[in-house]
Amino acid sequence: MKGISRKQLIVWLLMTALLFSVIRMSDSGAEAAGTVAGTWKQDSKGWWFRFKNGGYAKDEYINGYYLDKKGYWQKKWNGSWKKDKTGWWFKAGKWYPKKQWLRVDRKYYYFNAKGYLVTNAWVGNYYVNKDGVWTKTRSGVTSNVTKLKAPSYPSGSAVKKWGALQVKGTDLVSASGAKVQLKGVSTFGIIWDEGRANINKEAFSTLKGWGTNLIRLAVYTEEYGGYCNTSDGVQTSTLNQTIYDAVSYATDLGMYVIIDWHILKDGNPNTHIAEAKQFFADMSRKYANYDNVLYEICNEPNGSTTWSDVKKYADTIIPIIRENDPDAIILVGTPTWSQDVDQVASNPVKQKKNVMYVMHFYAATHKEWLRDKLKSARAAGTPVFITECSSCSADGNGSIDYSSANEWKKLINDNKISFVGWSLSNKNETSAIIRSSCSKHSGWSDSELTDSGRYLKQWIQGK
Ligand code: IDC
Repeated sequence: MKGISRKQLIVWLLMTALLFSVIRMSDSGAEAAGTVAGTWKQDSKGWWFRFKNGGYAKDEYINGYYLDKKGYWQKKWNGSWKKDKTGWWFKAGKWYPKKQWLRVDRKYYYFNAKGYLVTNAWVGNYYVNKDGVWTKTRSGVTSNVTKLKAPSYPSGSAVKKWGALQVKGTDLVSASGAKVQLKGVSTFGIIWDEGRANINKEAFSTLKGWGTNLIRLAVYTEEYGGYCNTSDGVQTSTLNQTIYDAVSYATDLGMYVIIDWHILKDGNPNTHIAEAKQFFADMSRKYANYDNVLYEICNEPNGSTTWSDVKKYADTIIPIIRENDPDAIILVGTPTWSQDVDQVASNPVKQKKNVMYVMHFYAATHKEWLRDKLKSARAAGTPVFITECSSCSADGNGSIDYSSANEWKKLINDNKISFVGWSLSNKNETSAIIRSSCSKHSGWSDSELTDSGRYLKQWIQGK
C-alpha cells in the first residue's frame, strides 16, 4: 500500500463496494438490456412478447417494458431499477411497487411497504436471495409457472353454485357448508390413443349434460406416456399442455376437476417422489386461485406399500400444495389399490384440513367386504372420496355385476359420497364407457355407449 494514504484507501474501498453493487444489479440489468430469450410481435392491439420456450409475457416486465394482464405493451409503465442510500427499488412512471411481488425479466422480486427490494429473507413461504430474487419455498421445491388469476364460472354451474369446497367431518361440503356430492367421469390415460381425443370441451359438455360436475384427469406416472417415464418419447410439456387444456375446458363449463397423479405400475408413491414434489408445486401454484381444482396425490398404492409409506409421502406432498393453496381439496390414495381406507383413522396425515382419503371399487370383484371397509372408515371419522369405480371387474374388463354395482350405488348415494366412473375411452374393454365401434369424441347417443357407460350415465342422472 505504498504511497496510498488511509483516506485514499477508504475512498478506494467505498468505490469498489459501489462498483460491485452496480455490477451485481447489472446482472439483471444485462437481461434488461435484452437477454430474455424471445421475440417481439405486433398485432392490431399492439406489441407483445413471445418467449422462446413457448407462451407469452403478461403482467410482467421484459427488458424494461411492461406487458399488461392481456400481454400487451403499456408504454406509460416502462420501468427501471433505481438505487438510493436505503436500497434498490423499481420505478415505472410515478408508480413503484410496494408490499407486493413483481416479475421482472422472468424473476420474482418482493418490495416492502416502503417500496424497497427485500433481500436475504423469507416473504411468507418464499425465500428471496441476496439479489432479491425468489429462489425457494419452505419445502425446498420451487415452481416457476405463472399463477393464474381467479377465473369466473358460468351461472348455474356446479362451481358457481358451490364454490371452494371444504371437508366437514366425513363430508364434502360447499363454500357455504351444504353437503355436496360430486359425480364424475375419469379420462383414460390423458395421452393414450383410446382416450386422448375425448379430452375436448364438447365431450366435457356432453358429460355435463348428464349431470356430471367433475372430471378426473388420469396423469399416469410410470406407464407409457407417463409423467415419469423418460423412455417413451412423450414430452412433459405435452402432458402439461394437455392438463392445462383440460382444466380450462372444465373451468369454462363450471365443472370441478381432479388432477390425478396416477401411480400404478410404480406401486409405491415414494418411487417418484421427486417428480411428484415438482408436479404438485407447479400445479398448485398455477391453479392456486382456481376453486374448482382438486389434487389426487397418488392413484393406487399397491404391492408391498403400507399405509405408513403412503402417509410419509402425503406428509411431504400436502405441505407443498399448501404453500400455494391453503384450502384446495387433497385426495390421498390408500394401500391395496386404494382399498384400505380403514387403516387411516388411527394414523391420519399431519395436515388434515380439507383432506379426504380415496377408495376405488370395481363391483364385480369388490363386494360386501369392501363396502364394510368404507362403512367402518366413515364410522371412525375418515372422509372418503371414490375417485375411480366401475361395474365390471378390477382388471377393467370382464362382465358387469349389476347387483353388486347397485349395492355400491345405494351406499354411496345414501351417504352423498362423491364418485368418479372409469373411463372416458373407447378401448375394447368393459370399463370403457364408449363403444369401440364409435369414433365420436363427444355427443354420444345411448347406443354409442357401452353397458358400463349407460350404467354410469344413469347413475349420474340420478336414475
Ligand atoms: C387400466 C386401463 C387399461 C390399461 C391399464 C394399464 O383400463 O386399458 O391397459 O390401466 O395398466 C385401476 C387403475 C386404472 C386401470 C383400471 C382397470 O387405476 O389405471 O386402468 N383399474 O384395470 N384400478 C383398478 C382398475
